[in-house]
Amino acid sequence: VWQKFALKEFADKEEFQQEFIRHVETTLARSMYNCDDLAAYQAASQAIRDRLIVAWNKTQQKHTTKDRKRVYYLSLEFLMGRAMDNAMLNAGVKDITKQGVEDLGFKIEDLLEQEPDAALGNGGLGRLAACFIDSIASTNYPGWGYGLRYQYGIFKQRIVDGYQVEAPDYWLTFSNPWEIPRYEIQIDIMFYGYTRKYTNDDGKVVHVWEGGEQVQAVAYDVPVPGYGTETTNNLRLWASKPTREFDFEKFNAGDYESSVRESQKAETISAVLYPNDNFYSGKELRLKQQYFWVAASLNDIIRRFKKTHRPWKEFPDQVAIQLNDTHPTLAVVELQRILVDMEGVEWDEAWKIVTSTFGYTNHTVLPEALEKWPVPLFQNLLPRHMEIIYEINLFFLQQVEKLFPKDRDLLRRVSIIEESTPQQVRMAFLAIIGSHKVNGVAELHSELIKTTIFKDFVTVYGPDKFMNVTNGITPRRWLHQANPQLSDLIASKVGSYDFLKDLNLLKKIEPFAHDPKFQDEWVAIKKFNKARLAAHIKQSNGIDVDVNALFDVQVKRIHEYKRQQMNIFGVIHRYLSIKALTAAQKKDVTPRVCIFGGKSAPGYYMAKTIIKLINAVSEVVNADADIGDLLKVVFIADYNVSKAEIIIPASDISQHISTAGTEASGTSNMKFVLNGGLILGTVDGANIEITREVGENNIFLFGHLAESVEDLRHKHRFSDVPLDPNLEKVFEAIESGIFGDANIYGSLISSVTSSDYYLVSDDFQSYLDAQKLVDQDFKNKDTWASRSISAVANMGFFSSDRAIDEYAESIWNIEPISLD
Ligand code: 26M
Repeated sequence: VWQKFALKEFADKEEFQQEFIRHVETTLARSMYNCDDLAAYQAASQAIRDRLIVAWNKTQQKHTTKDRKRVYYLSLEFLMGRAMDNAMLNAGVKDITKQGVEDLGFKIEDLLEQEPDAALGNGGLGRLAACFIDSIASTNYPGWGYGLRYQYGIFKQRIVDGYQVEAPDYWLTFSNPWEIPRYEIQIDIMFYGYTRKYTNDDGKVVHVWEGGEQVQAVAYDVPVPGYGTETTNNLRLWASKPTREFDFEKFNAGDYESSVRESQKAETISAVLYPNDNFYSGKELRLKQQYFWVAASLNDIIRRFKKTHRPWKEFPDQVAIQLNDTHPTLAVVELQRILVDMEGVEWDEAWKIVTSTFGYTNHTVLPEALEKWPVPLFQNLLPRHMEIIYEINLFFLQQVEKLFPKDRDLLRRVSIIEESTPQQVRMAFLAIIGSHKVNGVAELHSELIKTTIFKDFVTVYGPDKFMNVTNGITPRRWLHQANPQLSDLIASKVGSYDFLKDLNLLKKIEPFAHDPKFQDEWVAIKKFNKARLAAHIKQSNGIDVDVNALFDVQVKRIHEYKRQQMNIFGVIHRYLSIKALTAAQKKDVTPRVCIFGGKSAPGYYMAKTIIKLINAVSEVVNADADIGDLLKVVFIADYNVSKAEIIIPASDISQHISTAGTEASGTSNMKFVLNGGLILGTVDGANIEITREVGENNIFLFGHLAESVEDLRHKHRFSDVPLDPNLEKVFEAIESGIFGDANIYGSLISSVTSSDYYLVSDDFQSYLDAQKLVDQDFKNKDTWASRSISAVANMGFFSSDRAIDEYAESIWNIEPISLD
C-alpha cells in the first residue's frame, strides 16, 4: 500500500513541515512569525501541490508511452468547490498535514476555510463534471477534462431585504495554488471573417476561412488526483488573451487606446460564467465562449494525436470525446472542418471519424433550455462552420429521405435548421447526428428523451443509439470529506475504507440497522452534524434552531420546475395549522426546521419572487411567539459546494419535489441519502432508482406520475380546475398581507391559479399527506434510525465510479491503466 502511492505522500510529518516552511519563506516570501491562516493555507497547498505534480508527471508519461485510448470530457462547467481537503485525502497525506500544521500552531479547519470555492458552474451539470473527473482518476482511466478558466465563477448571493442581490465572484484575488499556468501552450482562435473556395493543383475544391478577429487561448492545468491511486489526471482550463501581433500593429500605429480596447475585448471571452441553469439565452458572447473553448481543446487533442504518427482513420481508436450537454456541440463541426479543410481528408471518411469520436449526454427535456442559435448570428461569427452545418444537414436529410421517402414533415422535424424567422440551428439535433451514442442521465429521463424531444431520431437511427447512464456522485467528497464521522463509523463495520472505492461494500452495514448500539452511534453523528449546521445558521442568519427538531432541507437552484414555491406554500400551511392548535394539541406537533438555499438566475423574476417569499415567511414565523421551536424557517444565502458539505450531512429529510418528468436525474438526492437523510420526493429522475435500491419503505414519495402530466396540463388549459382548498387558504393568508405587501406575490399566485404548468395545486394534497407521514414517522426514533441505516447500506449503485465504468465500457471503449 505504501509503495503504491508513495509518490504523492510525504515520508513523515517532518518532511511536510520542511516543505511548508520552505514555501512560507521562499514561495510566499514571508516569515514564520508573520504567517496568518491565509499564508499557511497557501504554503500547505503548495507543499501538497508539489506532490501532485510529481504524480501528475508520472501519470502523463505513462499514459503517453502506453499510447492507449483516452477520453476527453468537454464541459463548460466544472463546479469543483474547494481542492485542499480532497487533495490531502487523495494524496494520502491528510493525517500528516493535519499534525504538521497543528504542531506549528494552526488549525487545519481554519486553513481549509481560507480557500475560495472554484465555482465554475451553475448546478447539477457542473457538479456532475467535477464528480466524473474525480472518478475517472480514481478508477485509473486515462482522461482529461477541458473547460474554461472563468475569472468570475457563479455570482455570490446576498440577501438584502429578503431579495437576492448578486455580487461578482472574484475567486482569483489571491493566487490559485491548484492551477499551473502553461504559458507555452498558446493557441490562436479565429472569429468572424469570410470564406473562400478555390480549386487546387489536384483539381480538388478547397475551402478556406479567413478570420476577422483573433484571440489566444492559454492553458491552465489543474491536477486531478485519484483516491487510493497514484493516477493524477488533468483538467485543462483555457483563458483568453489578446494575440501578440494584433496588439503590436495597433500599438505601432500609435492607436494605443484601441489597442487596449482590443486586449480587453479578447479577455472578456473567458471573463464570466453565464449564470443560467436550465435556461438558454442566445447571447453572442456565449457562442464565442463555446467556440473559443472547443477550438482550443480540439487543437490540443489533435496535436497530441499527431505525435503518434497514426493515420487519421485511427483517431477514434485513440480519442473519445464526451459532450456535456449541447454546449460543446461545435466540436463536431470543428473536427469535420479541420479534417476536410485543413487535413485534406475526404468528407465521408472525415464524417465517419467524427461520429465515431463523439458521445453526447443530454441533461434536460425543458424546452426553454434547448440551445438554438439564430442563423444570422452564427453565420457572422463562424461563417465556415455554418456552411459545414448546412452540408451535414443536407447529407443527413438525404439519408432520412432514402429511409422514409416522401415524408416531408419528418424531414422538417429532424432538420438541424428550424425554419423559423430567423432560421435557427438546433444544437441538440446536431449533437445527435454527430455522435455515435446519446445518453440520458437517469432511467426515466432516458426513456423520456426517446419518446418526446428525440422521438424522430429513434425512428431514423433505431433505438440502439440511445442509452441510459444513471448519474452518480463521488463518495470521497460526499461521504468521507463531508461526513468524516459517519465514514469512520461505517469503516468500523466494513473493516476498512474500501467502500470509498467500491461503494457496494456499504451493504455490510445493513445487518446493523436494528442494532441499538450502532443506531445510537449513527444518531449521535447526525446530531453532531445538525449542531454544526445550527452553529452556521446562528452565525449567518442569527436564528436559533433546535437540533432535536426535524431538519427539512431543500437546497438547489431556484426554479419553478423544482417547485420551491410548493415547499414554501406547504410551510405556510403548516404555520397556519399550528396557529390554530390549542396548547394541548401543540404537544403532538413534530418540531421542524425548514431550510432553504439556492441561487436564482439574475433575470429570472419568478425565482426571485420565490426567494423573497421564503425570506418573508421566515421573518414572520421565526418571530411568532405562538410558534416557538415548533417551526423555524431559514434561508441560507449563497448556497455552494462548500456549504453543501455542511448542510447535506445535517438533514433528516430533504426535498426533491420536481413536477414528474422535469428533473432529468438530480444528484443531491443521492448525496442526502448517502449521508443518512431520507427523501421526500416525487416519482421523478433518479428518485425512482433510489426507491428501487433503498426500498419503498425508506423514501416518502408523493404526487402525480410523469405519464399524467400532459393530461393534467391539458385540463388546466381547457377547463376550470378548482384550486386545492388547502392551497386556497395559503393564498388567502399571503393576500391578507401577513407576509408583507401581497402585490409582490401576485404573479407567483396567478401562475398557479391560471395555468399551473408545474401542477402545484394538483400535487398539493398528496404533498401534505406525505409531510404528515414524515411528522408521524420521525417520532419513532428507532425505526427512523434503522431506515436511515438501511438506506445508506443500499446506495452503492450511486457512486460516480459506477457511472464512469458504464461510460468507459459502452460509450468510450477505454480501459484503466494502473501505474505499477
Ligand atoms: C445554457 C445556455 C446559456 C447559458 C447556460 C446554459 C445552461 C447551463 C447549465 C443550461 C443548462 C445547464 O445545466 C443544466 C443542468 O444542470 N441540468 C441538470 O443536470 C444534472 C446532471 O445530469 C441533473 O442531475 C439535473 O436533473 C439536471 O437539471
